[in-house]
Amino acid sequence: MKPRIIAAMLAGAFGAAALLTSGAGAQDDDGEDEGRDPFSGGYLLYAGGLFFATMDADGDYLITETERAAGYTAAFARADRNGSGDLSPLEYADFTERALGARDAIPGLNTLDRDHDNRVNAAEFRRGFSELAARYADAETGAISFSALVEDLEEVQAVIADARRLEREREHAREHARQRTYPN
Ligand SMILES: [Ca+2]
Ligand SMILES: [Ca+2]
Repeated sequence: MKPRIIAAMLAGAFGAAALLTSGAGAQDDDGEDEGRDPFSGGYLLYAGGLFFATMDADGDYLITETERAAGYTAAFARADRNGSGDLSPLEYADFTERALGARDAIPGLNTLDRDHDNRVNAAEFRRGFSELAARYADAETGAISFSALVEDLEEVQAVIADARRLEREREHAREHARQRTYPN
């Protein structure tokens, strides 16, 4: 999934990214950018990225299948506050806020709740997050690297800017065609 997203983004971003780079050429004699916050920019996190990162038990920045399996079990036990064996909507929202970063973070309860009882049991929890993890995991090792969980913020912003420019151009073309068809 992810390589396709990146390919699409790079294809879309290329023109805009080149413009951004050529516009940011203000460097002093030391070759350092002037007036630019060195800590600006950053990386966007894919769904579940924070949660998966917490499962890196041995600190090698790779989240293996074994680490993930242990992580799902521990996280579910923590989230199931009343020990009922499944997560109520409130328990799941509390979990997503703490582990995923927002109460309405992806995946939502409805995504995991296969049997539609409005609760998430341990099997549903494991299955849902395993499916999400498969999008980021290396095909050979099954491990998730941190780099698979993030996207360069400037690239994403460039893609958005490019998409908006294209939309404006299409709008202008439509307006132009309309005026030729129905001249005032
Ligand atoms: Ca690890
Ligand atoms: Ca359920």
